[in-house]
This record gives sequence, C-alpha cells and structure tokens, in this order.
Amino acid sequence: MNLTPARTFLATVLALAFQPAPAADAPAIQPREIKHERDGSVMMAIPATEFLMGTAESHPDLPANRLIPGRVKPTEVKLARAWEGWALADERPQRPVRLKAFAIDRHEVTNAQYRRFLADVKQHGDTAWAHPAQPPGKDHTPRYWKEFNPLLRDPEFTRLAQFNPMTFTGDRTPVVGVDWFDAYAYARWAGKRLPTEAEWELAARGPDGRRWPWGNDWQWGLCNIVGERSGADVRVPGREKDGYIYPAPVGSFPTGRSPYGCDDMAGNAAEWVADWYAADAYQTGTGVNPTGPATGTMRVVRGGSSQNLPSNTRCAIRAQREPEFRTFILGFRCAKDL
Ligand SMILES: [Ca+2]
Repeated sequence: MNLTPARTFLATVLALAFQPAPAADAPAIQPREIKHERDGSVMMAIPATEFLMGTAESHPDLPANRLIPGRVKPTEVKLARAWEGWALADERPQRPVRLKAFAIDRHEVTNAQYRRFLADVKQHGDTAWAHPAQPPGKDHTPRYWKEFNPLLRDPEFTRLAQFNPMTFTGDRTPVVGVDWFDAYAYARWAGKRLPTEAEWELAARGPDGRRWPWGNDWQWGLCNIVGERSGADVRVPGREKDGYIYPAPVGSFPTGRSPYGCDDMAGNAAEWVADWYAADAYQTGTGVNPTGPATGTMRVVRGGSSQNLPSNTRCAIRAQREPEFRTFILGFRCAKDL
C-alpha cells in the first residue's frame, strides 16, 4: 500500500473531519498556582474533573498498530503518524474518566531541583524515599551528569555542532537520564508522588479531549520536538525549527501551555508516570481515579520528547520503558493530592 499525495491528502481531510470538536460552551479554565516549598516548585491545581481519556479517532488508511513490514515504508508511516494524529490501539477506546482534585508540577523537574535531592541522599541515604523494589546499591546520579562518553561515541551525536554538555546539567533544563526509581524517590523526597497516567493526560489536554496542549491543530514552535536532527525525515514544506536539539530550559514555550497552565507537556523531556504499562489498560481499567495495572514489566512514559515527531507528542500517546531505563530524552514531573 502506498500513501500517494492524493491519498495522503484524502486521509488528512478525513482525519480533520473526524477530530473531536472543542467544547465551545465550556467555561474558560483559570490556572491556579500552588507554591511547593520543599523543592521550590510551582504546581498547578486541577479540580475534580471528568474528561475524555484516550483517542477515538484512528488513521483512516492504516490499521492501527498493525504495521506489516514490507507493506508500508517506514518513512510513510512516519509521515502519516506525524501529520494525521494517528491513534494507536493502546489509546483506545476513548472513555470518560473521573479524577479527584490534584496538583501537578508546572514544569518538568530541573537539574537544579534534582541536585538538592541528590545532596540529601548523599547525606542521609535514600531509605526514606526509595521504592521497595528499587535495585540494591542504587545510585541516583543522572546518567549524563557523569558519563557523556556513550553519547559522544555515537557519530549521530558527535556530528552535531550544537552539542553542549550543559544541556544535560544546566540548572533550568529538565533532569534527564533518570530511571523510574530515581523519579519515584525524588517525588517522595519532595513530599509528592508521580502522577498517574490519567492525571498526566488530563493536565496535558484539559477536559475537552484536545490532541496537543494548545489545541487540535499542530503548529511548529509551540514545543520542543524533533526538527533539526531528523528534519529530513519529515520533508514537509513550511516546517520551522524550535531552536533546540536536546532539552530546552523548562517553560521555553509558554504559548504551548496546557489549559491548566502546565509547560512542556508535549515534547522536551518525555516523562515517567506512576502506572505500569498494559496495552489493554483502557479496556479493562476503572473510569474513576485509575491507577493502572497492579503489576507489569514496563512503566508508562508520556508526552514525547525533543526527539519525537508531532504525532508522538500528542497528549494521548502512550509509551513504555523498563523501570531501570535511562536516556537523554527521559525525565519526569511530580503530582500531589489536594
Ligand atoms: Ca515533557
């Protein structure tokens, strides 16, 4: 099957025709900030809300989650997923979910914040904050604070003239190279917890089911995603750069804020959340304060990163990683009960 320009155009028209309409009569949300002294963060208060979690739409031309090698060229899949809001099977069915009130960090946790946590761990140990399943002897130091070599050995990275180690250690950039256990322990240290997958999604898209934090239409320049590095794969006229190859300082794209006032919910650092991953979680889970499967092998990652295409930074898209996985695209933010 080929996605000819005519079919791509038709698919785009169909996708636009079936995308959910914003609730025109919904009252405007007034973001409310809460200062959290322990880690010097600003959190956004989110009242008890019912919202549409997941995605109803799917690509009209390609069967979701059924990429048959040899039938669809990877570049065509990338294009389709990038521009037509193609939903994956694990985002469906879309369903109403009711959540109690909570607060969530406006920003991804920064290196400066994480340094305070790490200093406390070095002084007191981490037993007060560690997850029971944390591997013994765990070092919470982010991977790229002490080890740039794996990155620099990769020719894909060394060719980048803009590479700057400060990207991974700067005070205002999100901490990355942390695994799920690091994120869990930090959250406990800060007197918080990791957001559930449902809380994260509501904070990102608001109650009206929008695709991206700012609305249903993709726009360049509202978040930090791929562009400079893999721009040749996108090949779409009019593409603009966001200015960052790797994580940007948190809050660098205020026009891309979510309805509740959260920054960088699309792109920048991808974010660990609390839940175990299961592809069928939306088919089997509760619609009231869901916390995900009781067990699993992978933890959910949300929001896409500086290395993703537009569709993979949609509010509804779900990714998964082993809890011990550490990479330069992956950080987190925290939540707490209200
Ligand atoms: Ca993010």
